[in-house]
Amino acid sequence: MIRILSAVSAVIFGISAAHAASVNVVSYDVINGYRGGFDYFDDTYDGTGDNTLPARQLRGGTGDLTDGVIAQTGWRAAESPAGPGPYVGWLRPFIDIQFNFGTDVELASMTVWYDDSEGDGGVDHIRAVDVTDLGRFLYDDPAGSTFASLTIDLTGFNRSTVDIRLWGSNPWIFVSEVEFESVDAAPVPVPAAAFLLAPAIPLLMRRRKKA
Ligand SMILES: [Ca+2]
Ligand SMILES: [Ca+2]
Ligand SMILES: [Ca+2]
Repeated sequence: MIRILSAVSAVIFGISAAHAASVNVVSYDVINGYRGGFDYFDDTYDGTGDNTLPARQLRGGTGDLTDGVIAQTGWRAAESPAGPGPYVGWLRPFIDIQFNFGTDVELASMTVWYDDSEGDGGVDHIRAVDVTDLGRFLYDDPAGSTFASLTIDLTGFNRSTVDIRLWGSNPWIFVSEVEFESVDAAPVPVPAAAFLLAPAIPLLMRRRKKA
């Protein structure tokens, strides 16, 4: 009976053990976007620094890069309508960003959503990402000429902050979102699974007694 219950528990707990959870970014530090044909600023940034002027240092807040909004087109279609656009765009060979989670997090991955407009207006794909204390990751030009994403495996990286450097392949770098996932190591019972398996336990016990 103990063995059966252990097996059932393993099934129940096993379902949740591999779960990855979205990580809440408490703040990120970056310089504001630049002005080109439009303003490619971090429009929703709520920390210190003037996000209505190009290239100002922004600290202690969150904004366009972690607001959950992922641009679904390239920069030209996304930024040409009047008002704030979903991208932050920098006229720089690289851009540094520090993300702060407020507490140590067992990280699983990071995904960067960016524009790969194939050089239109000088905007092109991200060709490399440096993650401090982890290394450099290189990327080819993705197929197509629209928004794209890259994901870096951060398994084993247990941190309260992550520093990255994004390298562009043309003068402009455009990013609309950066997401982190954590390894949710704590096994949490799943009520629905427990409920489904519960009726089977007496049945399994009776069968074992007969044998
Ligand atoms: Ca966003
Ligand atoms: Ca923006
Ligand atoms: Ca491409």
